[in-house]
Formats: sequence, structure tokens, C-alpha cells
Amino acid sequence: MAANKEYALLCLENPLLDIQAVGTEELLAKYGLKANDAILAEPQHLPLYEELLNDYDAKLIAGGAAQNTARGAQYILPPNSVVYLGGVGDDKYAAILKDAVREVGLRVEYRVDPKEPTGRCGVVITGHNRSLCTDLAAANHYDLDHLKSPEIWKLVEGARFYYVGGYHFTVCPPAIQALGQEAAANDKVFVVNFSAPFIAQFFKEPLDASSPYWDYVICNESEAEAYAKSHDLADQTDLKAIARAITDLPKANAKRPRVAVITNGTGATVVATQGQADVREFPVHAIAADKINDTNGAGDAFAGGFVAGLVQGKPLEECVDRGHWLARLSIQELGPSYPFPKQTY
Ligand code: 26A
Repeated sequence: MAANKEYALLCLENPLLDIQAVGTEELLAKYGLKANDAILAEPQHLPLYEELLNDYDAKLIAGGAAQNTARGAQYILPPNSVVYLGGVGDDKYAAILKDAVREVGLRVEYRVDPKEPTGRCGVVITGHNRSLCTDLAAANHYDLDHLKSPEIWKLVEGARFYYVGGYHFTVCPPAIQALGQEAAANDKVFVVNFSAPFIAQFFKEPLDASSPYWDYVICNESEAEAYAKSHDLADQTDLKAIARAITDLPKANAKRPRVAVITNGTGATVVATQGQADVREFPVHAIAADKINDTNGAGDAFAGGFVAGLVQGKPLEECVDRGHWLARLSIQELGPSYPFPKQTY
């Protein structure tokens, strides 16, 4: 079933330009980066961007985790289904982002900061790992005023699904709370992605403040484990137990049982639904290793396919299957991208 209304899905987070290159162990070591991680850049990381561009033949690719998800959902859904909010600068990096979103027909409503540049993410690829190092810049200046401005709030009111990238907990928790409250008060669907282990570790307070609003939680295995650890859960490695603990947290809107979805690389995706004894597992679509370009954005693509399924009103297993399908397509492209000409699910 197609979405019955324009911009049924509204997404919020940090628009970034990815500066992506195949790197080396030495490069990771020089900047103190782990092979598979996501961090906020500190002053000592800032030369990484120039180094990637000058010495590693880096490519500029549209990124920002939830923007990748929003592009992915719009890739699947009928025209004018998805709108994305976040903060950018008034510069050529923002122009590259606008080209990429135009390609899939994603509507963006950016808060444009006249003084700050568009945020950048250095992406160092080593094998099937990716290390992300982000300088948020203008994305860090997103604010509640933008969300509550009449033309944007009209889009919020018109949407039936909200998707918040967890990286936004570092930026503007009040905007996340406003969307959560709007969802709970009107029986709309609120989806959150945990995004990176450091969110559960270092942004626990704003993350937990939003938990009563979570209808769907999407995360990967390392984010689930970071959540379990920071919340002292009894079982900190069993993904099924962690998914169950998340679904059992208190909930503002009792009309919708909470669903926790934990992806696990090439392992099966774990799905728990509040009130259902069984925690289910869904195997991923296998792919030959030599067909993988890189895994940057694989999790975002999964989320894009999954939420597209939600907007289409599909059963849970079909939402997961759309997620696996879109992730499989994305890892065959350079960075968090989708193939053109368009493939249909
Ligand atoms: C606040 N941080 C650290 C971030 C990000 C981020 N998106 C939003 N906020 N750090 C990395 N990313 C994006 O994650 C995608 C891969 O999942 C990168 O831009 C990359 O496209």
C-alpha cells in the first residue's frame, strides 16, 4: 500500500559530507582511530580531512547517517514521501548534499548557518571496516527554533512517522523530545537509531529521556552492547536479551508495542516485540565478499529499507527484508549510496 499522504516520513539528524578514502593501519594509528568506529573529531583529528583529500585520493560523497536513511527510504517509496531536517552551511559542500538528495527526490529543509561550514565526516576504509571521524560544524547548530518555525512544524504535523538518528543526541535533544511528544500524543510512530556506541556511553541522559517515546529502536550489535553496558543490564552480550530489555522499558504511548531491531553484520537480525514471548531472527541476504565495495552506510541503508516498509504498512518481517535488500545494494556502491538506474524491491 502506498503512503496516502505527502511527506509521511520526517527524519532529523546531522547532514554531513563524507570525505572517504581507502586508508591504512598507519593512518588509523596516526589519528588514534579504531578500524570500525564512529567518533566526534577533536582538534588533533582536524588535519585528517586534508590528508585524506591530498594523499589518499578521497572522494566527496553525501553522508550524515539519517540523511542516508532518508535517501534510502525515499529510494523505495513513492515521490514526496520523505522530508529530512538538519543544519548545514552556505557553501559548496551543502551544494553537493543537495545534488545527492535531488537524485532520489528527497526533500530537505536545512537550517542554513551563515557562519559555520557544512559538517564533514572523514571515512577511512580498511577492508570491510570503516572508521568515521566527524566535525559537525553547522550541523551542531540545529535548534528547536527551526523545528518549531511555522513552515517546518506544519511538516511535522503532517508526518505520520518520525525517524531520529541517534547522533542527534549530541546536537539538539529538545528537538528530539518535541518529536517524541508529538508522536505519543497523536499515536504516530517514533523510530530511533542508536547510531554509534559512544551515544549510549556518553549521551545516556538525553538518550534515556527520549526512551518512553521509542516505538521502534534500530541498532547494530556493538551499539546494543554499549547500551547494555551503560545501563548495567544483566546480560551484556546476548542480543536477544538486550532487545527484550529495550522493549520492556516504560512507554508513553501504550497503544503501540515497542519493537527492538538489532542488526548483526552478516549474522541474523534480531527482533523483539513487547508482549511477544518469542524473540525472532531473520538471516541477511548473503553476498559474495568480492561484490562488496565498502560498508560505509550499510546500517543506514538497512534503516531506510525498514522504515520504508513501516510507511508502506508492511508486516515486520517484510520491513526487515526491505532493510536487508537495501543494505545489500548500498554496500555494492561507493559510500552510503544507492544504485541508479533505480532497482525495485
Ligand atoms: C555526530 N556524528 C558523529 C555523526 C556522524 C554521522 N552522521 C551524523 N552524526 N558520524 C558519522 N556519520 C555518518 O554516518 C554515515 C555512515 O553510517 C557519516 O556521514 C556516514 O555517511
